[in-house]
Amino acid sequence: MVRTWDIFCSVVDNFGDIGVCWRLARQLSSELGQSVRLWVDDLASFHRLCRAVNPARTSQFIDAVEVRHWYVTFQQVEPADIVIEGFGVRLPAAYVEAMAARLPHPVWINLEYLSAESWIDGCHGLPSPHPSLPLVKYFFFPGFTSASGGLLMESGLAQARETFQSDPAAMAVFWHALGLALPDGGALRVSLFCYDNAALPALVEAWCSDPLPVVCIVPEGAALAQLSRIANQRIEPGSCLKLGGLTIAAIPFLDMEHYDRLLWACDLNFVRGEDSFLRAQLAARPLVWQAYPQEESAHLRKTSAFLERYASALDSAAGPVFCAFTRAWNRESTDVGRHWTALRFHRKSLSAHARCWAGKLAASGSLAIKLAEFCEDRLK
Ligand code: TRH
Repeated sequence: MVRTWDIFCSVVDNFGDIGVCWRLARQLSSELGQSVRLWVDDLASFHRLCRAVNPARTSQFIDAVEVRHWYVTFQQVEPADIVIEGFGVRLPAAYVEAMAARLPHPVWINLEYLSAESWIDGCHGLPSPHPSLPLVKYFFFPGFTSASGGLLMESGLAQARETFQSDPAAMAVFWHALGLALPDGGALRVSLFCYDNAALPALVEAWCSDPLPVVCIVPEGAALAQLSRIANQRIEPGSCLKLGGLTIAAIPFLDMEHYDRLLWACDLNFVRGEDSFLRAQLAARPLVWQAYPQEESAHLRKTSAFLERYASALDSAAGPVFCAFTRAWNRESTDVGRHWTALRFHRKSLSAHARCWAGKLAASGSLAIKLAEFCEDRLK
């Protein structure tokens, strides 16, 4: 059944929130035929992920999704059948009142952050009645188990990735379009997307002195700024810098489709936050994840929960090395330098495991489908 949806996204900082909300909106519209309106408070950030977005327009259609600029002063509209608040964003008060006045009341969902922690299964789908209005909000937790809200995965993604990864000519075209010579067949191709990380200088040092050449491809952003500080010179997007055995290839910030291709094309991807973290898993290539740093080391618990799931099927030699490296990266410890050689020594097992893991992700279910079914059950 075609339902109307309002998805509210506040960009706050970084790109993960809009990355997730946009993927969800697009999939609900293009694959499930739903009528979706996406409210975004920062169209300039959205434009960086999706070039079709015109930041100057208050209303526009992209891939059949109605994108609306969400201003501080909200121009009242009729609420949709289903209302999604992305990551606990506060909805406009007048809109919530209109939800309470509308019959039947809309299904109201708080879409939470992805986590591998086991407690989310028990909280997924729980209702929270509004303190004063006749409305109920449900918590929807993305996750890695069938009891969770599942994962954002477009249908046809694995096929598109397979086609690309098994086509050296397509890969060559991609590198060329990035303005990079095809990285030397023997070199390890690593993409780097991370927060400012005190462990990066030690990693760069390990890469520089590694007998195996490393090509580090870095989209413009925090990682490139930090590399510039480490190299003591400004590294502009479009330029390459050689430091011993390491080549730093700086590239512009890519749109989502090209960023996916970068993840598919590299041998190892450093990713962060939530959305690139999942896309790297779906790329079926080894990854090193930096969780979004949080107070009281909550991000270290999240990292451990993911490692428990991800590394349990790695062989007994590669597993501990992978966990030690990822933990050191998240603790921002210079131990990453020490662990690097062991990590890349196990790259064959890590690559085989990454393929296997990507294949298993479908078992947690498609988030868009699960969400649509969850809401439909409550609208009946
Ligand atoms: O940008 P992030 O750090 O977002 C974070 C997380 O979502 C975190 O959970 C949240 O609490 C915090 O923001 C506020 O990392 P993330 O989630 O990986 O989002 C990055 C998005 O940017 C993702 O959709 C991939 C996309 N991207 C591109 O499209 N092109 C690029 O070149 C790069 C590097 C990323």
